[in-house]
Amino acid sequence: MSNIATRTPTKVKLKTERPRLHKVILVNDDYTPREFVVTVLKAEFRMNEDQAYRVMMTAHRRGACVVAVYAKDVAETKATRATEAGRSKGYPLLFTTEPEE
Ligand code: TYC
Repeated sequence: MSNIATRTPTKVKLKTERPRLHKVILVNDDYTPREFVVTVLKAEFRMNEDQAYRVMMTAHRRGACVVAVYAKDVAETKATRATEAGRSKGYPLLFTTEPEE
């Protein structure tokens, strides 16, 4: 019998990698009122007025802004809830998620 075919693997992966965190990203649009964006950021992401205003203005000027990072399921739930808050008022406000590098 061939030595190669029967030998026991000598290296075993010992460590489990930590699950990647996911970014929640606020996307700019031309229709959602600034103050409403600030209200949603405060309600869903526990920001104060100043933090929420800065994030909103960064998305407004640059097109998008990272709001926060969470475990995948938390990021997706918060992005969905925040997007729904806009939709319930007829606004195209959008929050997306993507994994951190
Ligand atoms: N651009 C919007 C306005 O001028 C405000 C806004 C900012 C909307 C950030 C979405 O992610 C956003 N009314």
